[in-house]
Amino acid sequence: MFDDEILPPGQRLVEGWPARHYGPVPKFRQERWEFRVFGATASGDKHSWGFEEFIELPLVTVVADMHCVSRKTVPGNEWSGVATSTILALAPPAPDVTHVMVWAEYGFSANIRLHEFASDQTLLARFRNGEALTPEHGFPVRLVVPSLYAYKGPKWVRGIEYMTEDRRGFWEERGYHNIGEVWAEQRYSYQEDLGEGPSFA
Ligand SMILES: Nc1nc2c(c(=O)[nH]1)N[C@H]1C(S)=C(S)[C@@H](COP(=O)(O)O)O[C@H]1N2
Ligand SMILES: [Mo]
Repeated sequence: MFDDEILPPGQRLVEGWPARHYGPVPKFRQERWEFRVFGATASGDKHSWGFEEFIELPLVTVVADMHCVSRKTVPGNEWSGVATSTILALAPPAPDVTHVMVWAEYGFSANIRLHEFASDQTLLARFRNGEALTPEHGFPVRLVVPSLYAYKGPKWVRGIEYMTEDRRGFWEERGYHNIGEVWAEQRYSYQEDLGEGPSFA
């Protein structure tokens, strides 16, 4: 069905939907779960949504391929979830925010430029192809940024930190490209040009 699809450079199609992540699958505990927005918010206040509140937020749908930096592509995913523009409207960033850190369970993180986070293709996905995410695929919510390699899309997201300067996330500290654009094939940090990432601490 997707055989005639043009894939980004260096990618190949994978069948099915293998799970891929570092560490164990976190246990979901509804009463302890909250989605937080913190860091440089416009008001200076933190925002948080409990699970019941979060699932009341309106849904959007985006169809996108998912590209793992290890070259496997899962094509044609229909993601539904909360538009990041909804979060940005309800919990606006301060004017000098340039990047966000997306935080997940167990301290996993990914840094993303604000304009990519704010894209109308970016969402906090709760469903794939009409079904709720399974635990190993990120239940209850994962970030999807179609233009970036999937390490920029944390599963089990718990919060967004607004940042006024760039900082590397989990995989970005471990040799993966700070920006990670799929069509530019920005896989590894050694490919970074000056200005594409903060220096390593
Ligand atoms: N929390 C967390 N999210 C993560 C990862 C991870 O290690 N931890 N790995 C990323 C990578 S590298 C990929 S390719 C995708 C895989 O998503 P999947 O398991 O649903 O196929 O999850 C991304 N999100
Ligand atoms: Mo990946």
